[in-house]
Amino acid sequence: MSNDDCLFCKIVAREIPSTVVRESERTLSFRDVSPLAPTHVLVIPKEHHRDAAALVAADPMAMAEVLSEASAVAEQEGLEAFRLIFNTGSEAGQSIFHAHGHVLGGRPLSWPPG
Ligand code: IU
Repeated sequence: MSNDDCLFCKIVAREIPSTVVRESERTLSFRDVSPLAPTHVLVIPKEHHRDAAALVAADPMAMAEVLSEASAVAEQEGLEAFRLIFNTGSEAGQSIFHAHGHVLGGRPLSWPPG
């Protein structure tokens, strides 16, 4: 199911271009347009869910595929260390309401995040 107003659904449908790094049956991984690290890839379910919590509640196997693809992206990018982040809700910094994991790596990452 897709949402006509959703930017990431349009990326999945190839109506909006993106730099795809991996694709699986139920996920797409593409480079973030405003990278915050040398590697900054977004891993999304092809089906529309508003955030990670909604995704795992509706389809835990799709979330498992997102997690496994995120690890595969890190390996493909040659990352020995990486961070996987799901901003969930606007107060946590979520701006696109289609579930997505950020795979960040290629530089030292400080903790805690802001
Ligand atoms: P957030 O967790 O919802 O804030 O992440 C959304 C990300 O989507 C953010 O890092 C943006 O740079 C990124 N993005 C993108 O890759 N392509 C776009 O066309 C738009 C946002 I708009």
